[in-house]
Amino acid sequence: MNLESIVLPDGEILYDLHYLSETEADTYLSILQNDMQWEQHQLTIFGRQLPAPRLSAWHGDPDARYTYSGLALEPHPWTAPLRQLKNRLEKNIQIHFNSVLLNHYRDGQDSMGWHSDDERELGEQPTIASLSLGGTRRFLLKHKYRKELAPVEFALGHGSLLIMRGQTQMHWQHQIPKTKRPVDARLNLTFRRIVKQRALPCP
Ligand SMILES: O=C(O)CCC(=O)C(=O)O
Ligand SMILES: [Mn+2]
Repeated sequence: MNLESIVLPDGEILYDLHYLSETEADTYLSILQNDMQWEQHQLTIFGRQLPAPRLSAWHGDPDARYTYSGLALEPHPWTAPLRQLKNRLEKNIQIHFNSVLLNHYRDGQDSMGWHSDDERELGEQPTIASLSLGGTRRFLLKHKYRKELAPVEFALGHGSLLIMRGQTQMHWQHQIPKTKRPVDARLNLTFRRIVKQRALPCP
């Protein structure tokens, strides 16, 4: 592992372009693409219900419940390949994770809008480890209120690892924009630690 540290104003990123070898990344990509129960979540955005522009799957310890965009997610259990990746990451970066959100971007029209992973369940300064497989996509970060700061961009390729930590979620938003360029399908796994469980919202 060769983690490069990128210190942002009010945030910190660690990045390894080749965390997994090409062969390992190929294997995980085909296993995960086929084995997960991919769902298209319905998100509540500004009071409107909209299908997420991507497929997702949430896995983790049974008590790692997570709420985002009005959605209460009950985790599916760890599968062997997910647990393998989690154990390897925990050993490498000495952080404990109890859940992982998988996103499947089927083509360039699948995307994720500007957001911070700042839900209360993730605690004050969450460390989020993001592993990418498949087609390379642009990952952009912008500061929430220091408009003079230029956006920061990464090309997240097959087998790359990007870690956001410190105050990054408090002060920065990130996104995966749509692209008209032809791109291969991409999987992204964000390993997280849920520290606080909230009651499920009333219907
Ligand atoms: O697909 C990515 O690289 C980002 C995913 C993400 O930001 C999230 O799951 O919260
Ligand atoms: Mn995110």
